[in-house]
Amino acid sequence: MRRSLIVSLVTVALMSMGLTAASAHVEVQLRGYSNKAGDESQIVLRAEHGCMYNNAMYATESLQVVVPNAAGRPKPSYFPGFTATVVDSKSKDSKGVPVSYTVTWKAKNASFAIDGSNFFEVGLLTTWSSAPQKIYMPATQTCTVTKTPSSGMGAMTMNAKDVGKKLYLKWIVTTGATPKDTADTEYGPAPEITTVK
Ligand SMILES: [Cu+2]
Repeated sequence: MRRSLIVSLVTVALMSMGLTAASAHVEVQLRGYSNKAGDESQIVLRAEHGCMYNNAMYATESLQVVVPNAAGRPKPSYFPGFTATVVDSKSKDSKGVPVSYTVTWKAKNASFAIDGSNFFEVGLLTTWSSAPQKIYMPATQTCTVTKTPSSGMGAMTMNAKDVGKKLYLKWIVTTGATPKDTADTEYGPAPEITTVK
């Protein structure tokens, strides 16, 4: 009796999660900071959930964001239990400036991975280019299948050989043409922000 109640509660939770997953992914929030071209500013990136695999949700162990130089060389926020790195792109623009910077927040070990049923936020200090424009920041979340999913019925359906498998949430779409999800990868819109005059 009690067990069937728990199973139906989990089912309801998964259904409501499915509705959220279609619209909300990783988004940029300004929180009142400037989006005026040329300004120094800051943004918040909010990730709303972990990775789904076989009806279970798994914890996020890294978030990687590609920031174009129109946002300046970003400085990432500290996140407890994670390291944050910034790597310049090899390709440079006509002035010798890297065209983008890859920012990665990575859990120091699996125990710091962020429960997939939680949302989390990281920040970046930015310097907006003097030319107003729409700036995309393609983002990838990485998770790992474990014996202890964050939520869902994975523990009941999980195949032991899947433990350790990497899962990806690729918030990289900038054209409206979303690739079809695969067993280990979900695709969605890239975080974006528009700077103004
Ligand atoms: Cu989502």
